[in-house]
Amino acid sequence: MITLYTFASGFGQFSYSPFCTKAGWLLKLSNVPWQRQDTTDPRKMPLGKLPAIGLADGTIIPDSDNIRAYLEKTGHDFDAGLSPRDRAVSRAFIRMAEEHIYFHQMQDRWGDDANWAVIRQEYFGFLPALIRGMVTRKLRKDVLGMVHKMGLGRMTVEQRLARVEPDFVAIAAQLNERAFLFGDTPTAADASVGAILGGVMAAPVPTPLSRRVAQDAVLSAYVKRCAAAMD
Ligand SMILES: N[C@@H](CCC(=O)N[C@@H](CS)C(=O)NCC(=O)O)C(=O)O
Repeated sequence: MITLYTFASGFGQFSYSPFCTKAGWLLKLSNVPWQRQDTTDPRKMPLGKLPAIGLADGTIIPDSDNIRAYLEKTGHDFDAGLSPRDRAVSRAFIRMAEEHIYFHQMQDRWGDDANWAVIRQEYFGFLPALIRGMVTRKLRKDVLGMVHKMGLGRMTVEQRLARVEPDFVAIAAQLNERAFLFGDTPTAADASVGAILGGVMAAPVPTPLSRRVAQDAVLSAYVKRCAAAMD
């Protein structure tokens, strides 16, 4: 039995972490027996991040992309039926969601004071009150410093919305009135894009970014469809 090491569920999502949500969905799609084990400490994992999976022989495989590769190596093709060209487009959508849209969500959760107040309690409420303030201040500084170095953290909210808008337009165009990005059934791209958009929409305190997705009939219906398919 595979064990998925994941951050806990929250904000109506399989996990606070969209990458853990993605991994959970990939496991479900692959029909292998698995169980989840929630943890608050990614430092114990080989890459210091979650998700990771533990195999019966004790091997730990970190990173949602490696988890996908493992599940594919052991027999499941998430993109069965897709042409080489569609597989290439799928790869680009995954990168767009994970390496761009995700960081907008991060800036929303960690940068916006109202969201941070909720996040701090939800993510780190387990820490003893005596050290919680010190630890969370440092973590917040590190995360926001990283997004600042990327450039996103230097933008106004309006500039960030303008930067991510073409990504949302591309997702809606790719859906093209279909249920999922490549047709009637979910593929690997949906596990990434659906999880990341779901995370954006699930801001505990609505932001211009979360409203942008929630108020888009196509994108919000897609997020709900992905969540239902994962249940
Ligand atoms: N590329 C990784 C990204 C995983 C990731 O960024 N995980 C975050 C949560 S969303 C994490 O573990 N953060 C904790 C940390 O960096 O200390 C994947 O696809 O699994």
